[in-house]
Amino acid sequence: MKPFFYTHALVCEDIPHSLNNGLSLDDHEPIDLDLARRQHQSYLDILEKSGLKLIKIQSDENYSDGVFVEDTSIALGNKIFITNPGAVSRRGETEQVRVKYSQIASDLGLVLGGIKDLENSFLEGGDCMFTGREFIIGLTTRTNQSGVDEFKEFFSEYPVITCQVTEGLHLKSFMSMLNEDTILISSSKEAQLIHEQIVQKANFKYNFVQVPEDSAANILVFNNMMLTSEEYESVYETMNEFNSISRLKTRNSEFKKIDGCLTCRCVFFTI
Ligand code: CIR
Repeated sequence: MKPFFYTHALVCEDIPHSLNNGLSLDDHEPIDLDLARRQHQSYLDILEKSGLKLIKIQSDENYSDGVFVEDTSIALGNKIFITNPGAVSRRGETEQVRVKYSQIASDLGLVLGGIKDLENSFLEGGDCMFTGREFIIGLTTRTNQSGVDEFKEFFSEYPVITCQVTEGLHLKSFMSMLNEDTILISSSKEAQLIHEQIVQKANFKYNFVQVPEDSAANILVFNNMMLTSEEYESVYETMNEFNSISRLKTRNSEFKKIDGCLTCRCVFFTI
């Protein structure tokens, strides 16, 4: 399996009107819903134009954060793991996602699994980063050790390491994979604490490329493309040296208001 190459992406078709009620770490400016809708459509267009087949779930007014599908399932190849969000208001989101994957599982040959102990095991996809050779999972307010243990059983073919993340939302609020050998990471204090843990615990050696802002370090790499947030011009420039793949920019301002990074609105898988 070639890392970072995919055939399909699970996405939410639209954003709910209730997006403004989404969880957020801090008080935020009101989200401009029209702008958010345009930003999301442009994101979907970029994925689709790259050749990915989009599998779409509907938005649901009861789940203001439902567009952040990354948190409710984790995929690798054709294996899909349905999570159990640590955020109480988000737990019900998994049902629609489970139904959608179940509908297409036999046609596409998907292998489905998920958290079984819904009372005690919590995991959100924003805390889970696949490097191409192992998983790095952040232990946060949304993800606990018991969630990680259930995940490990399902993806037993790869090593899993964990890092404590004591600030911010998710592990990937501070970093993302640039390629199999390279982690793009923020230079903030919290990010550097996580960086040290990765160096100590990882089963493989990685290069680290630093950018100044936490959100700038979350980019989407897929199918020979790299998608960065238009809000962070410096990252786009930094990426200039990784010229073997195409660079694209998209605006993420409205989702960032409620802590949504670039990776969080899709789940890639490969059949
Ligand atoms: C939340 O707090 O759950 C949402 N407002 C944002 C989730 C962002 N998820 C992600 O980046 N994986």
